[in-house]
Amino acid sequence: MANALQQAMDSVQPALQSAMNSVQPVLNQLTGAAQTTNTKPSQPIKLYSHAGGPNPWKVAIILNELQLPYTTEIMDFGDLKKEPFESVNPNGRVPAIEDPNTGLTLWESGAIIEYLLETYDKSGTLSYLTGKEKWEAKCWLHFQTSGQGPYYGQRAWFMLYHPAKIDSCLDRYAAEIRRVLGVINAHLKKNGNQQFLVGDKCTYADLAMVPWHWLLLQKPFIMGEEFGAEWKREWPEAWAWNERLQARPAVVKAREARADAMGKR
Ligand SMILES: N[C@@H](CCC(=O)N[C@@H](CS)C(=O)NCC(=O)O)C(=O)O
Repeated sequence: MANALQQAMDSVQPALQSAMNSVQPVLNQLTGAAQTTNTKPSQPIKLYSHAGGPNPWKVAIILNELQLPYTTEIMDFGDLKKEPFESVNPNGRVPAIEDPNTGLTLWESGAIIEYLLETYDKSGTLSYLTGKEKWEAKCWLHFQTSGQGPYYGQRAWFMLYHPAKIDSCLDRYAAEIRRVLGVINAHLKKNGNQQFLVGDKCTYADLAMVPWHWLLLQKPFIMGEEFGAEWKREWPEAWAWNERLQARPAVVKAREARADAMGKR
């Protein structure tokens, strides 16, 4: 009898949890209560990723940090700009996620990161819930998606894939990479050698920067094999900051998963 009851309880648990997840925010709004405890999704979130492309790994890092259940589908670039994937992301790029707990399908790494935090990090493990830091973190996330990723990405394109070596293009994007590292370095230094970009803790804004920096320090090197020495010498605060981030277990896990996906471990 007790066993049957337990089995019945176990079978309705996922549905109950899912219902609670959707009802709780509405209840909070009605009662004016701020929810400050994290809810775990009962069903795994599906992450559409790519072995080498850095952008999906930003999302993997956030999922790892929040210890959310997820599955990964490693896509080939050739399958992105056609159905069925275009129904997931009309822009035909990764990352994208499907969250069966809320029924949402989302794309663009910045939007996905904001969604994961607002939905599953109510206690602000990786973010600030109020105050100026909340908005400063958004500045850095937007800087990452519009000012870091695309410039590093263009350098990668002209360095690794473009059929002709065009020095003016290689130089322009190399200069941007150096400038971005300079911006980060100056910011950390100006704020009394602070450890992270915003406030006094690691946030999603720091973590979103991580995968593109892999491409500066690992094969395929987009700035050449020697660039690590230049980074360490010219932008030491940014170097130390990156080392702090790279040592986090969630980052190590994503880096190893990427190496596995690329067949390099
Ligand atoms: N702004 C997008 C960029 C996504 C992006 O460019 N993803 C690359 C992989 S890192 C991609 O899907 N490339 C395939 C293509 O361009 O066809 C984001 O941040 O999600």
